[in-house]
Amino acid sequence: MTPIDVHLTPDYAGRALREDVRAGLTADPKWLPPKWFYDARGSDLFEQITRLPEYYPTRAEREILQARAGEVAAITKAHTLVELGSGSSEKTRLLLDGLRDRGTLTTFVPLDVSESALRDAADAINVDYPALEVHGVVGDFTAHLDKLPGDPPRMVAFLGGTIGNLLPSERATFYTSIREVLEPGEWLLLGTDLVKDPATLVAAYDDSAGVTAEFNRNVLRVINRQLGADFDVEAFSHVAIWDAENEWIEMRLRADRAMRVLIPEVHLELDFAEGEVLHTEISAKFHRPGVEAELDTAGFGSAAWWTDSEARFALSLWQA
Ligand code: AVJ
Repeated sequence: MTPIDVHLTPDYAGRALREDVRAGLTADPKWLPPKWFYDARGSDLFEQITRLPEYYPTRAEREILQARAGEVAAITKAHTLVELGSGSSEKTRLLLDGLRDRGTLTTFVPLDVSESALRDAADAINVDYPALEVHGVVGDFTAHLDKLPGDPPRMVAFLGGTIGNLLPSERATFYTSIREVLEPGEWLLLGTDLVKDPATLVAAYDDSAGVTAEFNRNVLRVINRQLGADFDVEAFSHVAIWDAENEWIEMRLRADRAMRVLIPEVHLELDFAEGEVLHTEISAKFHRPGVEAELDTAGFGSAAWWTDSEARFALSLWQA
C-alpha cells in the first residue's frame, strides 16, 4: 500500500471551484482558471492532445528527457524526486530511470490535487519500481508545498510547461515558495515552452481535429456537473490567439449567441452577449533570459539549460 498524505479537506476542490466560478464569472471580462479542465474526461482529452501532430511540447520535452535524464542524475545526485502534477507519465519514468541507474534515488513523491489520480500513479510506479519508496501527497502545488517528505537532496520537477498557465505574478510567488521549502543545494527541474513563430504556436492550441476545442469546452461540462449549471456547451466556440505583447497563448470560449446561464449552487444568473468571450487559459512561452531572471529573483542558481533538437522547448535545472 502506497502511503499518501492528504493535505486537502474532502471538500477542498468543491469549495475552490465555487470560489473560482463566483470570482471569475462575475468579472469583466469573464474568466475561469485552467485547473478545472481536468476531470476524468478533461484528463483524457489532454492525453489525446499530447499525441496530436500539432501539439509539439510533449514530444519535445520527452526528447530532452531521453537525452538528459542521465545528466540530471549525475549533476543532482538526488535522493528524492518530487513531481508536481501527474506522476505516472512516461516522462516521469525517464527521470526515475535516470536517477535509479545512477543509484542515488530512494524516494518518489508525486503531488497532485486529485487523490484518485495520485493513487493510480503511485500504485503503478510502486509496481514497476519495487525498490523505490513512493510517498504520495494530495495537495495543490500553488498552496501546499510545505512539508514535502523525502530525504535530501531532493529535486522538485515541474514538467510539461504547466508553469506557463500561471500569470507572471503567480509565477514569482510559486518560484519563491519552492525556493523556501528547499534546503540550500536542493534542486528544481523545470519544463518551459519557448517562443517561436505564431503559426506553430496557434496550431498547437487550435488543432485541426478539434480536440483542443473539446478540451476547452470541457470546463463548462465540469461546471454543469459539479454546480448544477445549464451551460449550452455546444453554443460556445473555441478561440486560441497569440498575444505577442505578453508572449502567451490565450484560450477563450466565445458565446455564439446571447444567452442566460443559471448556476444554482453558487446562486448565479449570468448573461452572455452574442460574441462575448470567456477567458479559460493562458499558456506563456519563454526566452532563456526571462526564465533566468525570474529564477534568479527567487534565489535559484542556474545549473543547466537544455533544449530539443529544434529548440522548441527547454528543460532547465536550478539549485536552491
Ligand atoms: C498541460 C498546461 C502544459 O498549456 O500547453 C494543452 C494545457 N491547453 N492544450 C499547455 C493545454 C491546451 C497544457 N499544459
